[in-house]
Amino acid sequence: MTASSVPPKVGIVMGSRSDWDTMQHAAQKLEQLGVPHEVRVVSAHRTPDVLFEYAASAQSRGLRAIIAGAGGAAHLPGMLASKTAVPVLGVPVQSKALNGMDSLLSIVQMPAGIPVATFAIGNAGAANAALFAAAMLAADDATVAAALAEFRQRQTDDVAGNDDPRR
Ligand code: RP5
Repeated sequence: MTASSVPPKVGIVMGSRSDWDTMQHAAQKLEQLGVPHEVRVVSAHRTPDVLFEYAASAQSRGLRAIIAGAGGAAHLPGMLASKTAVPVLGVPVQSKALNGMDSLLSIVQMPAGIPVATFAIGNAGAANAALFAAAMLAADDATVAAALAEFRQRQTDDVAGNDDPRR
């Protein structure tokens, strides 16, 4: 069975289709690690009712983590977190006007009581959010744990095997 043909355990959501360039890095990592996931555009500003419905049903649909990427006045991760007990991992998308500083501060500065785990701006944040979600699942999923361990070992081997930058 492929990761995409079983019920999703991780939801990847983003405020706009324009965020996909960034958020595809989360999807690629989950795909590589065999973590079943879904991808949706859900906007805090343009489709607030969809956001509420997505968050309200996330736990009963079996989602164990939601990776939420947004740019600018990035309310999506915080609003999702306010409506679900499923952990929300926020990815600040690099905005054009302020290079993602606006996204980062919007997501990271949650008032005490409703946490959002916030990652780096842009592609690295999207990839790391996926690795973090996989690590959460790995606690009780031996297959994901093995895939994650293999990924990390390959990364270590790649660096160790190419340690002269002139080559
Ligand atoms: C946010 O506004 C989205 O997350 C996106 O990063 C940003 C710009 O959206 P578009 O104008 O490209 O649709 O809601």
